Amino acid sequence: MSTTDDMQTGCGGVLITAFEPFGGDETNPTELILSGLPDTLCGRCLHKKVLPVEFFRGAQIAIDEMRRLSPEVVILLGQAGGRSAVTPERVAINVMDAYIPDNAGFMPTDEVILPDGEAAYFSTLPIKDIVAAVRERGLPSAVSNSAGTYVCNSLMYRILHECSLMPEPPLAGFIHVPFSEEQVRSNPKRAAVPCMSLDAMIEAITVAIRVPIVKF
Ligand code: PCA
Repeated sequence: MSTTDDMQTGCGGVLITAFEPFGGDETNPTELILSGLPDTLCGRCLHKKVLPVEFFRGAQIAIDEMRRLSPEVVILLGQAGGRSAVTPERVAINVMDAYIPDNAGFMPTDEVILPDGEAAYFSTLPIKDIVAAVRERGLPSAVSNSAGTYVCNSLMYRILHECSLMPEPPLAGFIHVPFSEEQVRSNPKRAAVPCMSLDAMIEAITVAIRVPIVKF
């Protein structure tokens, strides 16, 4: 194991994930948000990982990272085009029901994620405190009561299932963000669709990450 690996293994901190582009878009704002975040925040390392938009491989990579790093906090980011605010998710459900194929071509209908898993797992992030902190900055935020039934919900569900098996799990959950301004401007069909600037989303996510760290 190299020195860098030593430093990055089991050192706690925050694991923060984003997704690659999907559904015909050339960018995913979450990937760009990750690049705009610092490497440390409130004295904690931010371990950043971009995941493929694939039901199985995406969650497996995130679970492997969580096992390797033993973070104190896990924040999973995804894009929810059409939303007008930064939305911490309350709950993930044991369902895969895709409206488009994932990036590996898999398109499940009404399937369970884990046959032996609970019907649902709740976020263990302080979602209301995150919303309050982001709003205090003058940025739009609201709790979401559905992470959908596509890849983001599956990732949140599988991470929280994994946490449910751990003696000392990290605080973990998912935050969806709107389209970026650029995604809306570059597509005339999205003329009336809400969006946020990348800078505003980076600021909102920075604020959101601080909330569970300060609570720890
Ligand atoms: N959003 C999708 C998958 C990847 C992403 O960024 C979702 O909400 O499921």
